[in-house]
Amino acid sequence: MNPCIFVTGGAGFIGSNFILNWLSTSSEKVLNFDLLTYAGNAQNLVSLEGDDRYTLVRGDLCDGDLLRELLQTHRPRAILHFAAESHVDRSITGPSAFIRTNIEGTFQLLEQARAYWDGLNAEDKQQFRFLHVSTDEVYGSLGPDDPAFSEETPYAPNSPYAASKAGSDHLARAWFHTYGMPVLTTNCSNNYGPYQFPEKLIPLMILNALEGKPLPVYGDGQNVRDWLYVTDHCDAIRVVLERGKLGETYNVGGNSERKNLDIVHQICDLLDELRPAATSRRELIRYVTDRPGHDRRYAINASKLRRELGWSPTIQVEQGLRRTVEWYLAHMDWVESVRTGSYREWIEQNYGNRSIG
Ligand code: NAD
Ligand code: TDX
Repeated sequence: MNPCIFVTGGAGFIGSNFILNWLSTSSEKVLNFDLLTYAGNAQNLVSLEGDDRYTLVRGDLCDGDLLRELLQTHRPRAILHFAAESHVDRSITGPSAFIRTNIEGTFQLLEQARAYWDGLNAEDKQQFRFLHVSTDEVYGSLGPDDPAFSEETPYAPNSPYAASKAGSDHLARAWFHTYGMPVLTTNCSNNYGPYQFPEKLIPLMILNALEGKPLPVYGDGQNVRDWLYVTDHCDAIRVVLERGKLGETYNVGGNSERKNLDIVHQICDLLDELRPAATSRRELIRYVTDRPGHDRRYAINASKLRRELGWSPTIQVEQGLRRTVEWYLAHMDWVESVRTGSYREWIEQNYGNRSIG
């Protein structure tokens, strides 16, 4: 094996943050395998151009031949599987891409990883890791007084997205139990921070509020999410990769439950402070038809990760939100390229065909 990690979905929100974070402290090489869908933005990693530790390959998880070739060529010591279709609203209007990428794609990746792992010598076999990145949505919805999700909470996914991620978690689990593959799984709560695509609550609200557009709050705005700043998630993944117990799952959460409406109010107030306007941004809030099957509350009990591996979140949500709003304000060029879709042209020019290097 080589000192190299194979990251899927590294041009997405969490994957980009993970790779930037990883290469800021490690000399190990990173192979980023990403289809560059609408959610994948290779420009997030433009600062790594010319860095021989970093390679981006445009490819589809469902392409087993390409995965096999890359694993044999690069011989990574670990696979970190971030790639997925990730947006709940899109899974409601078009579930098939979710079934294809999240279930079939994870299956292909597990199969190619198994063939690669089978061919390693005994020492390398022991060192190899497959880390599957997943979500708290697989556990379903909590009532106001229910205890937070633990690793023992039964699966009860409610959206096509959550069901497809639950399917992928079950596949990862089965590849450990049946084939003995060294699999680890993390189930994380809602992330936020730099490079998040503006279809998700926090960046959508920041950008709409800045442009004076309506702020669409689903239902009564009282749904609760447990928010985690993305770099805290990246640190948790590192810790699980290095010290996690094989076959185990680890819940990752921010211990920061907030109602959606409170998050939107905070964003409005931060923008009013940082970019004063004639009227308060709160006036832009509009209550809109609820998301079908909208989960009421998510909360994560991350005590296993704290107790066994010593990880806990470091950034409080108020601090993280300020940082996030400031990041978007300071990166209006990124926002512009995402809003206008010009980043797609750049991707087609640079990665139109499968490109290595
Ligand atoms: P994202 O949508 O921002 O990025 C997904 C990436 O996967 C994109 O770069 C996309 O191009 C790539 N991709 C999609 N289909 C592919 C395919 N068939 N083959 C190869 N690449 C493909 O997602 P994200 O928010 O960064 O989430 C990353 C992972 O973390 C996902 O598995 C998601 O389920 C999980 N997760 C996300 C959150 C969150 O709040 N965003 C929370 C918990 C877990
Ligand atoms: O315009 C909106 N208005 C609104 O009220 C949007 C986009 C969302 N919402 C609500 C729905 C949710 O209660 O805000 C909450 C957060 O919504 P999203 O940002 O779409 O996230 P969520 O559905 O909670 O899922 C996210 O967290 C878990 C990620 O998209 C998943 O990939 C992750 O697994």
